[in-house]
Amino acid sequence: VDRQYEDLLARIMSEGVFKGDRTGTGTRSLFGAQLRYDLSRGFPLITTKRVHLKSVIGELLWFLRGDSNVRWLQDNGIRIWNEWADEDGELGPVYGVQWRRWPTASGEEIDQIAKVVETLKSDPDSRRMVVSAWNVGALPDMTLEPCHAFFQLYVANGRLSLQLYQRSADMFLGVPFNIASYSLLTHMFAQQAGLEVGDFIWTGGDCHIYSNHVDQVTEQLSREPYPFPRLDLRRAGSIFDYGFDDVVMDGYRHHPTIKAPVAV
Ligand code: THF
Repeated sequence: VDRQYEDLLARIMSEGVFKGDRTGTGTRSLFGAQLRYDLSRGFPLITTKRVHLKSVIGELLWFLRGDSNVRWLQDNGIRIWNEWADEDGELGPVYGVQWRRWPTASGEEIDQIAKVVETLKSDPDSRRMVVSAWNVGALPDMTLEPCHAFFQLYVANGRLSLQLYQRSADMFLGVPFNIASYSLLTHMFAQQAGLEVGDFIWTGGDCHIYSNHVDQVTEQLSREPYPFPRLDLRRAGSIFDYGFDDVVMDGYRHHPTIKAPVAV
């Protein structure tokens, strides 16, 4: 049974320094941490509380659409981005826009995701398989700057690994989503490129527990993790053609939901 996530929560509770933040909530914070999940051994969907998988899948499909308006999420019953949208539902040029249509100085657009799929097939040893949402010039136009900012893919022995750099990590609410989302994305890339899955490596910058999540984390840490479920990902024609029904999670045994307010 894997308890890396829970161990990191416990470490932040005991070693974290008290730190103010943009939202005015207050946090316990630790700088620099890493989690590594061998995806061939199970899918890292946190079990010490219920993680709402439908929201995770929908958010990822929404990123892959290149979408930046919460309308599509809302149409699918997903509310997790509502707090940051403007009156028109817009978030500005956030993740999906940078992934699929990074604007160049000469007025062209780069599809970083399509490029990575091509490189995985043509030059899997490449050390340049990077996707960045951190477009410095576009940051002022985003309603929220990217938290999971940059990821890199790596192939060895026919296995695809992916490492994410997350500059700011809401350990209780966001990180279980982020781990599941990028693990699912790793499976999609691997399937499209005809590779096996390797490791998903999560690297966190400011790893924090909000002061109004402390009781929830204490409750969560009193629980024993279950073995991870397994993902059965149905094949899609391209990385942009996956749908909700293609993601089948087998054996997700989990403890009950724990509610917490999100810091905006
Ligand atoms: N802002 C903050 N403060 N924390 C974050 O995790 C976060 N994100 C995204 C953008 N800004 C953030 C939004 N992602 C939930 C989950 C992910 C979010 C925002 C909110 C949330 O409330 N989850 C609940 C309910 C889930 C549901 O009903 O679908 C949960 O219990 O998990 C990190 O990328």
